[in-house]
Amino acid sequence: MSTLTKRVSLTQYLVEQQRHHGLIPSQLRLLIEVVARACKRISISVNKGALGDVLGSAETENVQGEMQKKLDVIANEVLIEANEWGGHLAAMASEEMESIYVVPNRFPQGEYMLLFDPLDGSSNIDVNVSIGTIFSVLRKPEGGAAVSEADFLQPGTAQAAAGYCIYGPQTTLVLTVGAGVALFTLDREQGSWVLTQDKLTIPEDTKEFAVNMSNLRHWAPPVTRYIEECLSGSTGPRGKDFNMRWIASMVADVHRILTRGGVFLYPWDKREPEKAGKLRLMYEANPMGFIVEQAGGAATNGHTRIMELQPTRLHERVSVFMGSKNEVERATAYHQEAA
Ligand code: P6P
Repeated sequence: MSTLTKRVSLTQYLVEQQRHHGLIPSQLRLLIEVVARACKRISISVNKGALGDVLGSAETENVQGEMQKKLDVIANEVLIEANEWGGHLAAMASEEMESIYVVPNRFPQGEYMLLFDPLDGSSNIDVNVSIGTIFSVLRKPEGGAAVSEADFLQPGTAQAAAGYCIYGPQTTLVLTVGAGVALFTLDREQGSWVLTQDKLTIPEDTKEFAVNMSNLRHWAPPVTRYIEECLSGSTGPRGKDFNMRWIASMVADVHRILTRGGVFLYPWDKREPEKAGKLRLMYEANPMGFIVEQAGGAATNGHTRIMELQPTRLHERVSVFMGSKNEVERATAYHQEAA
């Protein structure tokens, strides 16, 4: 993990990445800068708290059947309005919208498709705990046909970029375009994103796991085995003590793991056995999996690499194990032994 002294802006970083790696064509650079600007706008609403009309329920339900918070709706609208006119996108998909949003004919269509969870961790909004925006970028398939939901059903390995913005004590933007992971901190005095860490790496080993322990009795045996071994600590088969953290905001838990290592689990459980897991593949697990892998970590569904899963539905869910490579591999091996 390198920290930087010379202040490099997001724009300069993107231009240099394009110059050295050729990974950021102009439409993708515009897309990333527009999303970063939208996240700045969302952070202003988030930071208002009780001083603005942004807390509490929007009294509406989203496609997941979850009650929407006002900030869920605000963040979704900000991302749609910021991105639809730029000519870099063909369509967008959001956790908060049942079907895709095709860029209106009055605007030029671009070659990318943007997916996002506009405000992840909404249950934490009213209690002032870190929340975030997660986004994933796919390329529109070749061919002049009108963009459709089927075009979005690409595996995570097809992502052109992925990132998240965490609205916490600092407002930070974490980004990968496939050449490592960079972290930008929002300089509120100048209103600009400043590169504060580059080439983030996740330690392959860790003593910290993140899971909602209240679900223990609902887990499949391999998960129970993995967690109980961690809890046995130095007296058990792992021979070392573990610490536990659970913020119930994926962005915040993954950000901690990206910063100091750890393993994040949201596994399948028998409360709703027909669902593969709680988290969504397309705009939570895939973008976070891309970032974690680019930082030297691993991300599986207990059986296979998350980024290689072939999506069948836009809002499909997935079981998630991600973070320090050796821990993810151990938890995955326990599933394979049990299979
Ligand atoms: P639980 C937030 O609602 C979220 O989708 C993730 O950000 C988070 O990791 C998880 O759900 C928390 O779930 O069941 O612990 O409230």
